[in-house]
Amino acid sequence: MEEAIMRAVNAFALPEGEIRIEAHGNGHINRTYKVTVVGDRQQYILQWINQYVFHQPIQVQENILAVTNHLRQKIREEGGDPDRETLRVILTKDGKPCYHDGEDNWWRIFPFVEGTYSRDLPDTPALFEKCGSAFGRFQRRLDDFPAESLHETIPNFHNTPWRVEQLEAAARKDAAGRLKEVREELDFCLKQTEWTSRLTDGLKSGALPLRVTHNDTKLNNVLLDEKTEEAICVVDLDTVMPGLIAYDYGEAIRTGACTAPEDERDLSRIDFSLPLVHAYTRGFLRETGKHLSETEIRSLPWGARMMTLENGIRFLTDYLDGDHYFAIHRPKHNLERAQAQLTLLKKMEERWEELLGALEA
Ligand code: ADP
Ligand code: GN1
Ligand code: MG
Repeated sequence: MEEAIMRAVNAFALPEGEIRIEAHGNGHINRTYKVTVVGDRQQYILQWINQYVFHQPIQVQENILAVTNHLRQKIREEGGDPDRETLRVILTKDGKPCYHDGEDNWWRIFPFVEGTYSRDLPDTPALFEKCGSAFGRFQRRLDDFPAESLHETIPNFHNTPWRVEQLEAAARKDAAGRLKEVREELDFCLKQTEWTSRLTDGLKSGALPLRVTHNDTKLNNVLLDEKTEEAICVVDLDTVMPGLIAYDYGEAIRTGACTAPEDERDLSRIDFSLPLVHAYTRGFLRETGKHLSETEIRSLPWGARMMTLENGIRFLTDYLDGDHYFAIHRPKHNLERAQAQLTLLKKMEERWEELLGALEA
């Protein structure tokens, strides 16, 4: 792998010099490295694009280029610094947005946004509110971007009814012989069907408009200033696609407002924190509120429920399939993740009025 990494770095138009590479971040999909060129102050983020997940890496990069060009323009108009507030795609020596090596690996490079870091969980509502503002600004700046011009790089990404069908298919196939272990979780997921098409139905009827959405709005996809803790830049733009605003709000609540990690094994520790929900909602609506219809605003809490169920379904499907999609760190990791998500969903259902109330707070 070392050799492949060096070959990839050399394919890009970086300054000359001795290269140092270290692993960076902890996502489940791509592999991320921090690249230092000795003698150059600018550092870089090198990423191996997971082709099992992204079948068309060039389309992923085309989406990122289109969206970041639009963002750069908006940031400039607002008097901001485009090199700090959004990503910049570095081209290969032959002018391409990513590098395809002889072993069918795909690679890309961005400048490392200096003086920033990311966190997996918010320590305080104040930080989560900043995160809500950052994703809200991202939305606001892309409000006039033609969403339908983007490639759908992962078809049906947040199509929850389709995710249910995938789960049913995985259960029928039982490829890893694990069906007998997951009966309870499976039954629970399949009982939710009366509301799983709520957002996709809204899209079909025209009640909910298609927008450019980030689709993976975790706190660790926002870079924070090391000194001020201001939320500077939204990263991880792989899944930027046409989508619904409720997906972005919902995924942030699912991941950031939960009282325990996504794979918590002690289910009694799992709930959501209302102060964190309020804080994120405040930050997000401050930036997006004026651009959203009343129907869209009312759809947001449904996004939180939908993303929680959907991730539970996806983890369970991968467990039944034999763990091919999400990187796992222990044998039952995907089942434990699924159980944690379904527990969080139950809490959201029990405390549904409180989630709705966050829109008024
Ligand atoms: P993944 O899809 O695996 O989550 P990300 O694109 O989110 O990959 O990158 C992983 C981590 O690397 C992020 O959480 C962030 O901390 C850091 N990171 C990514 N891009 C940059 C960048 N351009 N500058 C600084 N840090 C970055
Ligand atoms: C993946 O790469 P990461 O960890 O940010 C996944 C998300 C899931 C998440 C669950 C492209 O995101 O959709 O919600 O894992 N990304 C993709 O932890 O499938
Ligand atoms: Mg990420």
